[in-house]
Parts: sequence; C-alpha cells; structure tokens
Amino acid sequence: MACFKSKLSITDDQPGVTRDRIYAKTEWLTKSFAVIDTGGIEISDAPFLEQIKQQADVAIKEADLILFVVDSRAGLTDDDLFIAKRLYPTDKDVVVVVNKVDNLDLKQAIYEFYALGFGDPIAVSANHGIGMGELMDEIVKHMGDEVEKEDDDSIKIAVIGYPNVGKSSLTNAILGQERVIVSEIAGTTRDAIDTPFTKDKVKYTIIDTAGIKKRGQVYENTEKYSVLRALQAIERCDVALIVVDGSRDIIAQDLHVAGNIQDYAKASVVVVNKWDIVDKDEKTMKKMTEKIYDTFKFLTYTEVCYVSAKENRRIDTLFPAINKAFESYNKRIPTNVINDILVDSVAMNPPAIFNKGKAKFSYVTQVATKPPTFVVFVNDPNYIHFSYQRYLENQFRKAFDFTGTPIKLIFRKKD
Ligand SMILES: Nc1nc2c(ncn2[C@@H]2O[C@H](COP(=O)(O)OP(=O)(O)OP(=O)(O)O)[C@@H](O)[C@H]2O)c(=O)[nH]1
Ligand SMILES: [Mg+2]
Repeated sequence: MACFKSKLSITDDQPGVTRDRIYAKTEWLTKSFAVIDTGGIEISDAPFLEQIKQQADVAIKEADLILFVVDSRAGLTDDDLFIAKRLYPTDKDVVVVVNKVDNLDLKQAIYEFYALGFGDPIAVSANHGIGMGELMDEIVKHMGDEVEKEDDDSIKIAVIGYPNVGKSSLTNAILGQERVIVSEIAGTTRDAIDTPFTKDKVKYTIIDTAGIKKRGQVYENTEKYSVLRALQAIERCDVALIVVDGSRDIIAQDLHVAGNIQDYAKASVVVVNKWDIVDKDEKTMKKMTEKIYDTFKFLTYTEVCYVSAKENRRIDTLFPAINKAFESYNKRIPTNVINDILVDSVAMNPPAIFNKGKAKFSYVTQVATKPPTFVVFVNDPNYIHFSYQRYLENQFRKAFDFTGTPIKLIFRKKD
C-alpha cells in the first residue's frame, strides 16, 4: 500500500480493503505526481481477487514508476515473488519499498529483498514517517522534467446513491471503459475515485463514490470512512448524479442520500438506473418522475433521467442535463434584471403582516454563484414569513432558468 502520509488510501488491517486504484496528488520539491494505490495483489481466494489483479495491471500500465511495497515484518513472501514475476515484463522502473521498519535493524530488514532483483530497496515506516524523504528523492530521480499543468477547470460530477444502485456501472458507462469495479455485492466501492475525461470538448471529472447508508446506523469502521469520502466528494463536486434503482421503490434511504445535496447546496441530476429490468408502459416514466418529485420535495427543480448503465442505454441523455445543471449553478443575473422581478412579484402578491410588521423590500442583488445566491434588502427580515420566501424563490425560478441548481435567498435588514 502506498501511503505518503496523506491518508487517502484506506489503511486497514483487513487485507483486500483497498479495492480500487486510488489516485492521490502529491508534491515533493518542485515536482507533483499522482500516486496510484493498487490495493494489493495477493494469492488468496478473496472474492475480488481477479478484479483486483486486473486493476493492478491497469495501474502498472499507466504508471511512470512502480513502487513495490513489501512488509519487513513478514519478510520475503511467496506473494512478493509472485508480484515480482508479474513486474519483470514491464519496462517501467521498479523501486522496492520495505515498509514497517519501525523497530527493526534497517540493514537486516532490507537485505533479503535484494533477491527480488530490483536493485537497492528503500526502508520506510509509513506510519512513523521514517525514510519518506529518501523515498521521495528516489521518486523524483525517476521522473522526467515535463511541467505538469494544474488542471482543475473541469466540471466535477459526483456519482452518489444508496449501495448497489449501479453507481460504478454508471461511471463506467459514462467513461466508456471498465474503470471501476462493479459487482452484485453491496458495498463494493469503498473510496471516492476521480477520473478525468473530455466530451464534446468539455472537460469533466467523474467521481464514483461508495454507497451512502442512513445516519444513525452503526457502521463498520471501513464503512464510516467510505461514507465520509462520499460526502467529501459531494462537497468538492459541481453536479451530483443522484442515482436510484428504478427496479424498486424509492426508499427513505434514497431520500437521505438526496438530502445531502440540499445540505451542500450542489447542482444535481436524478438518474433512475436499471431501467432495462422495469416492466413499463408509456406512463411508467411520468409516474416515476412524479414519485421522485413527491419524495424529494426540495429537488423539484432537478431533471430526472432514465438509463440502463449495464446495457449502456440512454447514457447520452445525461450530458444535456449535467451541462444545464452546471450552467444554472454558475448563472449570474444582473441586479437591474432581478430587481424588476422582485418589484413585479411584490406588486402582484404583496406580503401579509407577519410578526406585527409588513415587509418592505428595497432591492435584491446577486452576491455569489455556485449556487446563485441573492441578498434581498428589507426593512426587517423578521416580517417575512417562510412561505413568502418560497414565493419569491419560485418567482425567480419562473423568470430565469435555474434547472438543476438550488438558489439561496438571504434577507438582510436595510439600514
Ligand atoms: N439490470 C441492471 N443491472 C444493473 C444496472 N446497473 C448496475 N447493475 C447491477 O447492479 C449491481 C451493482 O452494480 P454496481 O455498479 O457495482 O453498483 P454500485 O452502486 O456501484 O454499488 P456499491 O459500490 O456497492 O455501492 C451489479 O450486479 C450490476 O451489474 C442496470 O442498468 N441494469
Ligand atoms: Mg460502486
């Protein structure tokens, strides 16, 4: 397991926990590079063994340098020799990293790993930070001089949902490649996986995430971590794809997942997956959409798309919805234009007296995007009933296309 101090990889005593390749951006001296955690290649009958091996092979193919991490406490094992054999055919540089050398005599610990045939092993203790400087120097030595541009202007899409609804399948379908692991076992994805891609000249990063289960339930330690990472993915995304399983009823758990969108105020698209196995007629889609809007009451501004990730059907219907949501999320309305709407709305439906006073509005101005946020100046915010806030929001939505994004209205006292 590659650690590099960042706690990006799932570190757990249970073998086989880090199941996907995990990319972590790291910097040392003036260089930045990505670390791929392959999740370990092990000769055992772990249920995901074949897929883990495939993922490791892809990682080896993509890498510029391979850090072959071995365990000093376990000594040279059959697994190590097995992996070494797998690495011999590559023309990539391989550095053997001997981990967990905390208390052992260093020389003693690394000596036997010369037998792997990859030159001088480097002794480290990932947990104690021993040998990290030396390792980083070694990594940088193997790197070329090309300057890497920080490429963060992509649209970030987080794929979220209850376990097993098909998030990873959808990620692969969107990418057009088997990038992340799919399985019928719920809880397959344990970490958030970022993959950049380009479509119709637009740059995106899709983030596959672990299934989110209800708060208040007792999680296994690894599950807690997974949910945390899924929530972080929502936090750093622009647009969330809220995936539900169309072949079963919408459940409270789906609502809980969608609720995070409200908490984080992100743009979103609802994706009804597994549409291939739904018994349907011409009314089924309409009914399902109504059901979704009825359950996710705060998401009635969001588009609902129907796909089959597994059969690769209707995937292209997602992009107009994603792009539209992103556009809305970044929309800016000039002050004079939004003010006209405020004036008209108040004239059409003046506020009633509330808290012994009547709201008098001065003006409104947009103060932020992502999501669009408006400050409305008023004689006293306490005079505004919640339903009137809702009314104004609806009026703004009628006047401008905010499909797919929440908008925020902040009421301020005008001195
Ligand atoms: N029929 C059908 N099955 C699907 C579809 N999408 C996914 N599946 C199946 O549903 C199961 C779960 O798929 P995954 O993509 O691993 O689901 P996930 O949401 O990533 O699951 P976790 O990572 O465990 O939360 C697998 O058996 C898939 O083959 C679909 O569109 N139609
Ligand atoms: Mg998954």
